Amino acid sequence: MIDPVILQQGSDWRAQAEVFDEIFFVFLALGTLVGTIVVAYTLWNVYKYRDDGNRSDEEFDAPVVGELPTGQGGPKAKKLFLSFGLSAIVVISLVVYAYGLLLYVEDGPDTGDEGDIEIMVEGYQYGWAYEYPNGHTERGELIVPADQRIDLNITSRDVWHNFGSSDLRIKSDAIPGDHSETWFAVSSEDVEAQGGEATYRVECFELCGPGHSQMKSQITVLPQDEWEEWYAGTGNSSASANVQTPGAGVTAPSGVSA
Ligand SMILES: [Cu+2]
Repeated sequence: MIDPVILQQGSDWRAQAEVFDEIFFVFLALGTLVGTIVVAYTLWNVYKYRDDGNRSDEEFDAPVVGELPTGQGGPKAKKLFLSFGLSAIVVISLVVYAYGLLLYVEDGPDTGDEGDIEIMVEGYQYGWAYEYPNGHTERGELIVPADQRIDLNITSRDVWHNFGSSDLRIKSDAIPGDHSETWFAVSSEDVEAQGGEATYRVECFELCGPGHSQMKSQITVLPQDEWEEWYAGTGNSSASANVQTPGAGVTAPSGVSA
């Protein structure tokens, strides 16, 4: 099939948001183009074959219901196969193209595992807890470095939740006893554009109880060096790791001590 690597030219990888925006644009542009051609051609034929009273009934070669136009290679058959062929080319190209991008969105860029960070995400009524590879846990705010692939391993402590961030175009089930995976990456350009610290809203996308609408969280992306400094300071101090308090929807993000 299509090697996702070809999608990673230029910068090392593409954010999911970029991929989805591109798919949206391609389908919108193509849909507009095809729609314009079809409607224009239809209107042209309505005009061309209008009843102007000059054509006798015998001349008119009306289509017969239930019969394909024969034509024996004549104009009708040609038009039929031309339109069928063009449609097939467009549809098959779109399927191959979209499927290649889908594979990329699901698997993510191949970064050779170096520097990938896997974070355990646990949903609970009503909030999100994050556990880093060094055991540090954070609640309410996920702090990650820019230019790095972040793998999320998502589960739930109690009922069904759904972890998602619209801005990052990620969304994944959080189901007790099960683990689902997704990834994201934010470029340092995006972090720079947001003033040195990029933030993205996280919400629960599965109705999970009366506190569902309060089940918000935040992803904060820091420049790599700042993040490393912060991460080194986390050690095994899990001061904010007390995730037992039920009903505490939004927790104040523990400040980034850089
Ligand atoms: Cu929820």
